[in-house]
Amino acid sequence: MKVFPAGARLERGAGGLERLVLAAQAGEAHVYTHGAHVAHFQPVGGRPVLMMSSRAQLEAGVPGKPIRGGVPICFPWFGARAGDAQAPMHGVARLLTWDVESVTQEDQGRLRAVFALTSNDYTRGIFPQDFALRHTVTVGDSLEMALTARNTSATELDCEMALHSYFAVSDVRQVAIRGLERATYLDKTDAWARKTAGNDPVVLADETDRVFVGTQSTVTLADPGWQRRIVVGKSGSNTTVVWNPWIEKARAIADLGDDDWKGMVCIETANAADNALALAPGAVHTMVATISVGRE
Ligand code: TA6
Repeated sequence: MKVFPAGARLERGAGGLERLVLAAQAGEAHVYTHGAHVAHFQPVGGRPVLMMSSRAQLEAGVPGKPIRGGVPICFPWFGARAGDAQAPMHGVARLLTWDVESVTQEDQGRLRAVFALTSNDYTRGIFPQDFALRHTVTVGDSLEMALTARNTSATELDCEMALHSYFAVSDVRQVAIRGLERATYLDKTDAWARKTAGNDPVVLADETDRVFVGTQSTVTLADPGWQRRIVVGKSGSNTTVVWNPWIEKARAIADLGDDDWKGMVCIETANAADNALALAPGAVHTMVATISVGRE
């Protein structure tokens, strides 16, 4: 029986899934052990920062179902798997239950939880190489997520990774995304055409699915409707993905409410496409996303 610091507890959340609640001094986060899936982050005195689908499916298993919303972990590939139409979208990490390795109290009353997942018979049936993942979630007035991948196989591990964060917004048609000006992106709504962003912040007026490559920039999501900005800082990541399915696509996504698209935008911290990783045997890569909130 693990002993947790004050403010941390394991409980049965929606769908009966095991959920770790981290109620720190300055903010609260909830993480399902299924997928080590951060489902909630809320600074004290503020609004929830992450959006969860009104139709999210909460079903563990080997594999379970991906949870729509919050921060799905994509590994060892991003999106569809090249050459394997049967493979699950965004890899296997979000489909499996992770172990809670430790929960500790940190400085400034922050709480930190470490989740672990290693390759197994299920993953080897789809992806032959062995790996060990750790996901470290630290909550206070900001949310820090550090995803570490170790290649535990004897050959090079070619992989992609993403923290596919769904942010809650007042109205996606009113927000602006700063920090990606003049960056190169692959436009998935235009057959992956390679384009260059303009000098203005990204605004959304239709289905948007852009994989920005070669960028280490901090991104700011300005939401005037809620007088809030969400700042997405990162390290160990060269890709940022911006996604909103808009009206038609949202209707086609079974576990997304028809109107949920209005209240969400994904800004994903990743290493994908041009920035896929090649880990030598024994090599480790850590990617960190730090989410903080200010006034806009
Ligand atoms: O990150 C954008 C994206 O790759 C979109 O193309 C869309 O597929 C989205 O991820 C959601 O993927 P999911 O498998 O969670 O439905």
